[in-house]
Order: sequence, then structure tokens, then C-alpha cells
Amino acid sequence: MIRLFETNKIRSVQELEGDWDFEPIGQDDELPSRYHYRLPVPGCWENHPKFSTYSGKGVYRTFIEIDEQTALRLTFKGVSHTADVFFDGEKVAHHYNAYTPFTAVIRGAAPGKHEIRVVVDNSFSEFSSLHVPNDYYTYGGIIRPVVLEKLNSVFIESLHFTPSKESDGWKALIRAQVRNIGHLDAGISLKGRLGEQHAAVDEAWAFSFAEKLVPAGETASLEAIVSFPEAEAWSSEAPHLYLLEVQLFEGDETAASDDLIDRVGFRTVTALDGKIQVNGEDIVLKGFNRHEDHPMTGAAIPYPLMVQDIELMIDMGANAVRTSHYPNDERFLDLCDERGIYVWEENHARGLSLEQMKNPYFEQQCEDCNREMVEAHFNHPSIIIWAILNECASDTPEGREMYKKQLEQIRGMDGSRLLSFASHHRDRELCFDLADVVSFNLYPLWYGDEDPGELCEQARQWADRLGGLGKPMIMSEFGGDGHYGFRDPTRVRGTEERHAEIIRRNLAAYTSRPFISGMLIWQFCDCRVTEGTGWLLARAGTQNSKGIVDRYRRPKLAYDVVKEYFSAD
Ligand code: ADA
Repeated sequence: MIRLFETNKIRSVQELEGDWDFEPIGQDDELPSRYHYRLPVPGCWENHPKFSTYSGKGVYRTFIEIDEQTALRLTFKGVSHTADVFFDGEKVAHHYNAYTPFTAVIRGAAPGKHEIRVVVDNSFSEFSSLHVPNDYYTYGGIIRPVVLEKLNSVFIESLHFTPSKESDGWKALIRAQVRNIGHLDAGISLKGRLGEQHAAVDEAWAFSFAEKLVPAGETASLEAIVSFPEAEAWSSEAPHLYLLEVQLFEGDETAASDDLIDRVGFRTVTALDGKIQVNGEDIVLKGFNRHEDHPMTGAAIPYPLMVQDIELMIDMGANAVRTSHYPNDERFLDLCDERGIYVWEENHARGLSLEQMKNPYFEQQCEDCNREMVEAHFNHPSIIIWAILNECASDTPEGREMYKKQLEQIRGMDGSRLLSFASHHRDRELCFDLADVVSFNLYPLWYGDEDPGELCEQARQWADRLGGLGKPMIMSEFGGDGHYGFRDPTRVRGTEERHAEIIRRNLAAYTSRPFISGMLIWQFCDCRVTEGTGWLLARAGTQNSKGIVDRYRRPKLAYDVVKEYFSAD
């Protein structure tokens, strides 16, 4: 399953799911001549008994058959974590980072059978600045769907929809990127429609773009500003969605040669007087940090289990999720759009020191991640915050320069959402002035014995003093360990009873303080961590056990506590 709606009616699109050939190889090995295993795509190789702790390289292979000469595009939604893609033996793509999509365009594929090979590497090395041994697990494999499209030489590469509310109703800036991979310049026009997902075509609102010449080998941007006076707003309470369908016409042709469909919503996001507003109304985020992790499937969460996660969150009364600590699977974001769950989506980084940020690959790898995240997820109305660099060196002048550059990069791509980053630097933070929302990761009653109420009031003062005056404030992480099934009347650390108590006291403090615009519990579910030494990586059971549900989604005692606070009016 690629998305929760059909993305094309004209263009041929196929998901390359199923078993692919697989063979592990050494770091310097040639491509294998024989494949001894078959692994599911999407999937993590940790699911196979031989590779449950494998860290290294492996080669995936499959074949496709096409019946006519055509251009092709392969889209990999997520390969963990480095991919080299070969089409009939020729390298067509290289990509780093498990959690963002990338493509390979093959300009002229002949009719017949073709081989696709992907060399995947999930090992840690000096070339990997973001995937490092960490408090979550870097699984191996093609973890998200692979899509094969047949393309004409001129096609719609992307659509970006930015809604705005004017005095006479909703408007949207719609930007289409049209790419010409052919040898001839192309005169094109685009026609668009916006309608309810299940409405008849003639009930949709039609609009068009100016005609444009797309020179051979180039990409052109076409824009239209369109009024939709009758559109209904998207909000958490009423998550109203529309399908945006754009068709491409070449020259004087009356039949469209290509199309692209995305799903959008009308809403605005602002920050004013220390509060976050959606459509001008103050909101408070109540939700979870969630890792994409499951004991049965690793990071390759199948759709029914994504639905289960969303339903569990809704059952507890949550209205928000933070995609800690990387961009998420699009289908999960589609679900958030549908169910009205506000999303804080962040780039991929957790707890990197200044020294780690000085890795020569760091800045480029972050820049790529930011660009790929924003481009791919631009149209999700549920995403209201873009964030960067969880708990990195924002307390140093050199770190500040990197935070500044990355926040500016994201703001340059999308000025319609709020920007933040989660900090644990307390009164040493140097970057609050750069963000729209100040966010604190603090663990009162777990990593310290401060009172949550007193600590968050102190945090507000730090924020006011350090550049965050007047900005909304989110408690972006709090919690403690609770080992599923470990119950004891002594309520010692690690019991479910103690865990529930920590969550209760934190939620009681934050829900009663009007200067708090959001509370995101660390974390939704327990997750596997890298096995290693030191306090972080030697965690009991090689897992982070602060989940409100365990790795199998079984509720701990804290579940009902969360429900009580999140469901209260
Ligand atoms: C951090 C971090 C999380 C997790 C958490 C914990 O603040 O952002 O990824 O490691 O602490 O459990 O200690």
C-alpha cells in the first residue's frame, strides 16, 4: 500500500512489494552472483532469524517486466540506512538516511525484463553522522514501500499546496513542478480540480495554470493562486480533507498525458501571545513521542499496526504526536490527516554532541534530510510544526550556527508552519530566539527529583530570559521507566506503579498551567535500542522502557492515567 488514496489515474504506478532476493555481503565485496535468501519488501532484515542482529551490507534484487519502451521512475520511500541502486547493472541512485524518500529516473528502458538491485548498509561508520549507536535501533533493509512508475518525457514531479485564510474565505497557493527529461522543449498546460475524496468529478472546483514552455532537460515551476470560498477548514475536531488533482496537457492535445493527485486540507498555523493557534483558535497539544518500532516488524510497521497505534492514542484522548526522532512513513501521516492528529515532524538527529555535529558529513546529511522531509510531506495538514536536531549542541556558539542555518533552510521552503527544536539544556540554551516555539525535554521525578510544576515554571523563566519571551512553550519530553508486568507494592523505580505516578504528576502539572501549549509524553511505546555500553545503551532488555504501552502495545498502568488527563475537558 503506497498511500491512503489513489495518487494517479493516468500515470501507471505499481508498488514493488513482495519477496526480493537477498544476500549479505562484506563491506568491500563485489555484488553477489548467487542469492540464498528471500526477504519481504518492505521489511527489516532483523525479521529473518539469521539476521536478527546483523549490522552490515546486504544486496536486495528483483526483476521487472515492461512491455514498451518507456521512461521509469523508482521511488524508495525509505531504505535503512544507505542505499546504492543499480538498474541492469548501472548505478542510478545513492542515498543516505533511512527515513526520507529518494528517486531514480531511468530515461529509456527497453521492452523486456530488467534487474533492480539495491545495496543496503545499516552499519555505523565515519560516513554516517545521523545514524549512530543510539537510544533507538537502526534496522537494516528496504523498510518502506518501493514504487515503480512509467513516465512520459514530460511529467508532474510534485504539487505543493499552501492554504491561507483571507477576509473573503479560503485561498491556496498551488505550485506544480513539471519536469522534462526528453530531448525536445515542451509547451504544456495544467488543469486542476479540488474536491471531496468521494465526490463526483463535476462536483469538484476547477482551476487552471498559465501555459508554460518546459525546456528539454529542465524542471519548470507553475503557480496558481485559487479562491475556494466554500471550502471547509481542517482541524483536529473536524479533519476535513480534499483531493487535489492536476492533469498535464502537452501542446494542443485535448487528452491529458500525465496526472498527480495529493490530499490536502485548509488550515492556518500561527503563534501569538505565547499560544499556538490553528485557524485562529488556541490549541494545546496533548500526545506522545513515537518511535517507528515494533517487536514483530522492526521499523517497517505494516498498515494495520499503524492504525492500531493511532487508535490507541485516540483512545487515550491524545490529539498530537511527535515523530521522534526522524520523518515518518507517509501512510502514518495520512492517518494523522484523517484522524485529526496534530503532528510535530522532525528531522533525523538525536543527542549529537558538538564533536558529532562536526562530522564532515553532518551538515550535508541534515540539509538533505530537511529538504526531503519538507518536500515530501508539504501537503499534510496534520503537520503543524517542523523541528530539527533533538537534544544536540544548541548550547554552544558553533552549534547555534548550525541550528540557525537549518531553521533558515526549512523556513525558506515553507513559511506556513511553526519551527521548533527540543532542548535539554535548561538555562544554558542559546537558540530559543531562532524558533517559533520553545520546547523542553525535562524528566522531573526520573532523572532528577524536582517537582514537575516548579520545574516547568522555572523553564518558562529560562525561556523568557533566553530569547523565548512571548513564544509558546511545549514540554516535548517527560516520563520514566516502567517495565511491563513489573508490579510491586514498594513502587520502586521501574515498576508500573511508579511509572504511572510519574506520568500523573507531570500531567497534573502541565494540564493546569495555561502557559504550556503542549505536552508530549516520552514515549508512546517501548522501543529497541542499539546494544552497547554506557548508561544509555546498556538499558535493561536493550530497550527504552518509558512507553505508555510496551513494544507489543500492551497497556501499562499509566495508560489509564493518560486517558484520565487527556480526555478531561
Ligand atoms: C532524551 C531523548 C530521547 C530518550 C529519552 C530517555 O531526552 O530525547 O530520545 O533517549 O531522553 O529515555 O532518556
